[in-house]
Amino acid sequence: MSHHLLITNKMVKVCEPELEAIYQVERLYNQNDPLKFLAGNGDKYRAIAGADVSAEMMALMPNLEMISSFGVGYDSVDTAAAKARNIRVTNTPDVLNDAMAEITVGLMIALSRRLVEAHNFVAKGGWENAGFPLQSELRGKTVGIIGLGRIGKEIAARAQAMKMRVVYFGRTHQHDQPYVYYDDLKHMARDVDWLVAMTPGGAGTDKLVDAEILDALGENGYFVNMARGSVVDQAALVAALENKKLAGAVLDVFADEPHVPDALKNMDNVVLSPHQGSATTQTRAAMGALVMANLAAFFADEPLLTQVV
Ligand code: 8YV
Repeated sequence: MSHHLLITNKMVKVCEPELEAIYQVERLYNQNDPLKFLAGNGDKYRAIAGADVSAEMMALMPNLEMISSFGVGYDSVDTAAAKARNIRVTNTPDVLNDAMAEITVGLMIALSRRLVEAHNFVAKGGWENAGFPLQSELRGKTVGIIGLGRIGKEIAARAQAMKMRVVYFGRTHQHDQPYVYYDDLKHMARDVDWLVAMTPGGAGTDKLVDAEILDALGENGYFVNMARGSVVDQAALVAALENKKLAGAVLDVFADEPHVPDALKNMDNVVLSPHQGSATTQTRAAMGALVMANLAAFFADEPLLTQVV
């Protein structure tokens, strides 16, 4: 008899057929009333695949031992509740570093060269009547990365390929890294042209980029959020953009996805992206494979591959 497995989140779709071949799968995201479903069936499951696991859900799953989370960030899993019950949590690090870094630099170029606007300019016939305004390039600019982790380092490498100067802010000075370190985010924001957020979400970084930091970045500065919507004070960001206190922004993540404030939708100095940092076929397949490998290790009583809790 195969094991029961609860899938909590649609992201896992990429490996659902493979999971179904091995486990007796139930999709919580198809339930009208997920908590009611768990109240009746929660005791069946020792393992979950997917994100978005609250303490309330865990409480309805007395036999839960493992959450194989899809994504490198696991802020949508209540890790305190998991820890308290010795429920192990795994994530999908590394396999998405390149996809994340590629799109980050791609979106930065899209903003600095106004690629979305340029496309519309050509498509709507504007070019027939006039030239497109001159734009700016990344070369020679300073980028400050908030969170020089595995993804941050890949962004740094690509920024250097663009001939940018790289500096970073984070909890620790990484002496083996060739970039200038700031232990004060406001100081870094003051000194950079581009501020890129690539730090985990959750309580520790909630509204880390607030009105004061945006003010320090200033009217010639660009803000890029590839991390989590929670990392920036979204209302302060909208206000800074509306009041021309910021040169522009690239936003892949938002406070209340998939809802995006209307104010951001019609600004030609803002590039919007639907939380798609890791969204390539290759990378999502690799993330799915890691979700599966962690589950396989768990059920085989072997060490988990990428345990975070
Ligand atoms: C996923 C991500 O879209 O890995 C992450 O942390 O943000 C993305 O790759 C997300 O985790 C889906 O749940």
